[in-house]
Amino acid sequence: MELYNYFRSSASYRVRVALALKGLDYDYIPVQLVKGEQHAEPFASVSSSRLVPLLKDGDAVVTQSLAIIEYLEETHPLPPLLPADALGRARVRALAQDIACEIHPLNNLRVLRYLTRDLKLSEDDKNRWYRHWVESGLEVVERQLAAQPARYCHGETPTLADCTLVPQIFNALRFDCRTEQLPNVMRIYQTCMAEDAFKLTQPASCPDAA
Ligand SMILES: N[C@@H](CCC(=O)N[C@@H](CS)C(=O)NCC(=O)O)C(=O)O
Repeated sequence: MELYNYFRSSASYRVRVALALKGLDYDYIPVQLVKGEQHAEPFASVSSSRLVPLLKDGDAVVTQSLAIIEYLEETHPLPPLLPADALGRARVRALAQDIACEIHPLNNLRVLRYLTRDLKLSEDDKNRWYRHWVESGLEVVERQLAAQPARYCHGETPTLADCTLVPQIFNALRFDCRTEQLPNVMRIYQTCMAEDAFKLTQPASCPDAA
């Protein structure tokens, strides 16, 4: 398998963690987003969205980080990243989507660039935008984790929800977001970061890290 990704991309980091948790080997293909490589060849002809991550498995192309992780889950079921029960699976997917669908799209590189380049917002205003959506979005996650506390987001082993949470915290810390109102989120983040699957795939450990 080949993973087209970028060290600082949190959506890419989700997939790197899932691959590591499942012990799967892959070729790391860097796509330098800040240099615009997502819009150039060879990536442009593989990717219709021009977004990373993108997984190639043989001739097949899989996009969207959560769909990639679900694909890995179905093709390599062990260790499972989704609970055995339907309600548990729904909760884990909802937690992942609270981050991947409600927070991340508002703070993507192209959105932040549109704010500053097209709408002429200042760096300060852009950062306020960023922090607002991350902090309020993570408070939603915190309330859910507080309602059903466990070692990880759901239960005693990492799931799709942890694969999604940890990269978002990396971004939150990078942009100086407030985290003191997130005790369960930060406890789970620390628990995950003590594990190789999260630690060895973090942005600073990637081959393309600046
Ligand atoms: N929903 C997509 C999001 C993908 C995405 O937004 N990727 C970002 C990096 S985290 C990207 O490639 N940005 C390139 C750009 O904004 O030009 C997923 O989960 O895979």
